[in-house]
Amino acid sequence: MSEEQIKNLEAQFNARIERDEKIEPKDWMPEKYRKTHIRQMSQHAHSEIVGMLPEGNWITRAPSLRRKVALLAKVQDEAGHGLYLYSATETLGISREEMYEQLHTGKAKYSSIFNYPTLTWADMGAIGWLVDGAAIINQVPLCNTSYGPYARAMIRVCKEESFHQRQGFEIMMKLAKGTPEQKDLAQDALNRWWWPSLMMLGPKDEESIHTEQSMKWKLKRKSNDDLRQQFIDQTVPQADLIGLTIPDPELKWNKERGSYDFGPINWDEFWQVVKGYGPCNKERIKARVGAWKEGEWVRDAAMAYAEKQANKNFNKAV
Ligand code: BYC
Repeated sequence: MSEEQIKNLEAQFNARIERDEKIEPKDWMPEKYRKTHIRQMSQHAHSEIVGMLPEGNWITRAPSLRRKVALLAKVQDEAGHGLYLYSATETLGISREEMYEQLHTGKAKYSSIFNYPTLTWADMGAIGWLVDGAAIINQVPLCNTSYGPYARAMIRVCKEESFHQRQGFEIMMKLAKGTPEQKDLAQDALNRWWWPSLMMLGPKDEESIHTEQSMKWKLKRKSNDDLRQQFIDQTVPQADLIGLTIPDPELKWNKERGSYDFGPINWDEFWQVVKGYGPCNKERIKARVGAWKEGEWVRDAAMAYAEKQANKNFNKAV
């Protein structure tokens, strides 16, 4: 293809984005658009799958049958989100095996938040309330993103995340209104998950390398800092409502801005976790690689069964 032809295609592509048209898998797209989507969507899928581990840790220790059923369902939802997102990413021409390989070898990232340990039952409340809460704020705009398969997957994901956020908040509310020991558990979980949840929304704008281009493609509608501020403004009144204290002495309502001012985020900690040196990075990858290896016989059996069925149908047809 000549340079001029590519320029024409790019102009048509940009005009489609401008008109808020969806880009579909077989449509022409710039190589950078394809690669950026593979990066973000596969990282998102990995985050869902790795995100099952910290909560999976508590399924057998949930305090009642009702709590166990709800947690089990939430973790299953996360597996589902991972699967829609891997399938949507495959439409861009990368295989699932390649994506898994990138995760297992540390080439692909997943969300920093899942490298923190879940020490008590209250962490199930804090994850639902804060982590799913931050995820919704980040993901609702993705329902309108320009790449069709990603946008459509996100509609269902967001509906389920809203439910997760509410069930997490309900766990926190019950603990906060319980015995002094239960309230302490809830406060301790909030203390440990607050700052990592703010970091989860990505580096500060001046250090974000992808925001500018992703905004042009409408892959991002708001910057990391804007989403972070939205999350804080939404969550502080919820903590007040249940009588818990946000662990930030500098948190203060700013009348002029109509938003909360907040204290400094420890960005060194964030980058350490992103680079693989968080409290649980090694454990998480070990669990994923182990699950992949141990599941080999299941994949082989499923393939052998599918092949047998296909042969049977072929023999019937001839
Ligand atoms: N952790 O230029 P930037 C969930 C990386 S799962 C690790 O701002 P971008 C849930 C970033 O990848 C939630 N790495 O990047 C599941 C980039 O490095 P690369 C997951 C991070 O892409 C179970 C570099 O830093 N959500 O909801 O414009 C239970 C520079 O950053 C992080 C999604 O994946 C991080 N936190 O913006 C409960 C949503 N932040 O790739 C809940 C979709 C940044 O150049 N993703 N980095 O090597 C996004 O919206 C964007 O990718 C981000 C980052 C906002 C995360």
